Amino acid sequence: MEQNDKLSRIVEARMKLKNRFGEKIKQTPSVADERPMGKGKPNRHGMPEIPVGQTETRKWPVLDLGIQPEIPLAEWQLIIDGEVEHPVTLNWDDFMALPQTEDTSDFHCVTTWSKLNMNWKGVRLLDLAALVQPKETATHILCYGYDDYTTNVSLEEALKPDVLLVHTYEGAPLPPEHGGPVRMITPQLYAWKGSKWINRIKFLKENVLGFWEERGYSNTAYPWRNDRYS
Ligand SMILES: Nc1nc2c(c(=O)[nH]1)N[C@H]1C(S)=C(S)[C@@H](COP(=O)(O)O)O[C@H]1N2
Ligand SMILES: [Mo]
Repeated sequence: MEQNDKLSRIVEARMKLKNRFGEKIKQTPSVADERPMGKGKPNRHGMPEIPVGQTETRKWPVLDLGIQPEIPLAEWQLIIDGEVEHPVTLNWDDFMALPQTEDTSDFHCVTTWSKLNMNWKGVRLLDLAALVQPKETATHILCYGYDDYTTNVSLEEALKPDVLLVHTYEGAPLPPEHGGPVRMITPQLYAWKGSKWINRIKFLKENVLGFWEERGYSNTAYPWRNDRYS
């Protein structure tokens, strides 16, 4: 396909998704809550900078399941399948040819640390969804890491503009211990919703719990409601 055709297909599909999920997104807590719990000046979403129960850290702790997979770029792939019209398997060049987004956002770990103003570059989940076109029946995604980690996210959260699959942090390749070559970030949800070493995004027609969600972590994981455990 010509680059221009590709782009117009993505734009058109994005508009469709916006129409379909716009109302639902407005009802999610990070948009709808009148009194989000936390302290500090408002962040760019109007939420207090530090969510309730969190403390700012300057360091960037590493959390994993005891495995840090090493994936050479030549072997890296991202499978996007499930309830979609056009399942794809992207290699590194395919991924880097998609529209790239740079953004600065905050990172809130359920273990109570928050790291602010992290600069990222990557591809919006929204743009990946536009590429594969979720079926009308799709409601959630389940993300898989190369370490066999899984985590589930509803589409009204996953399609928000600052949910990214990032390959660059502060202008340099994402370090492997933080999930490089590519991880997902979910600034409006606790950070466990963003899979490091991401390898597969499966669109689902019903919610399926991921690794931590099965072990009692919250399905919705909303920091400004102290929504840690279910
Ligand atoms: N694949 C994978 N992704 C993961 C995890 C993991 O163990 N494996 N841990 C999660 C948790 S609990 C958090 S807080 C963040 C930690 O990211 P960091 O190690 O870069 O700080 O990644 C999340 N994504
Ligand atoms: Mo975490």
